[in-house]
Amino acid sequence: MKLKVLKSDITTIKVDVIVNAANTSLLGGGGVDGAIHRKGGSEILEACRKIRATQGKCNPGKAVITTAGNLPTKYVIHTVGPVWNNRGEDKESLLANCYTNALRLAIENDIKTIAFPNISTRIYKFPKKLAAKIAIETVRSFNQEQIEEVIFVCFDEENYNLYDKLLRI
Ligand code: AR6
Repeated sequence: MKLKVLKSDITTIKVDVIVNAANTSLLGGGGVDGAIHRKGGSEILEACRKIRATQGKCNPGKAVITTAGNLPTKYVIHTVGPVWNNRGEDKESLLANCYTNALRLAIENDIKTIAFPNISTRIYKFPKKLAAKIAIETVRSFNQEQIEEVIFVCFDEENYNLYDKLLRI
């Protein structure tokens, strides 16, 4: 499993699956979630509505998979990151669960290449350095042969520099 970092818009990346930093409603929002739904189109929202109808909302740390609509990928995995300012939750474990559960879903769907955004690090205010450390450690310890490449797609310079540095260690 190769890990790499890119500074880019995740909706332009050609991998088997991109991961969305969604909210518990699964019905869209701002940030990367908004970008994915705008570019992917109504097919993604329709698929999310069906999941909502069968399983209800998606709790933090969990993940679900849908079509990618008009995006240049096969699927989108929607995961819900922890809100940093929520009290009484183990936010570090919840963030690690996002990465692990997305990778598990990827394995179940025969996915070889996957791209992650920096889950929880903007609207949900998770500290970027700690989030990068958790993301990289979790993916490294998952280390499954079936997945050939994991790309961390950073939208801002600060996250890019953090990942670039941590991935060299
Ligand atoms: N490509 C890659 N990364 C992006 C893009 C993009 N097109 N757009 C933003 N980012 P955020 P959260 C980065 O706020 O903190 C939504 O409303 C961004 O710079 O999208 O998990 C959901 O519906 C940051 O590093 O997600 C939830 O309500 C990272 O993606 C809530 O936001 C995550 O930022 C989730 O908040």
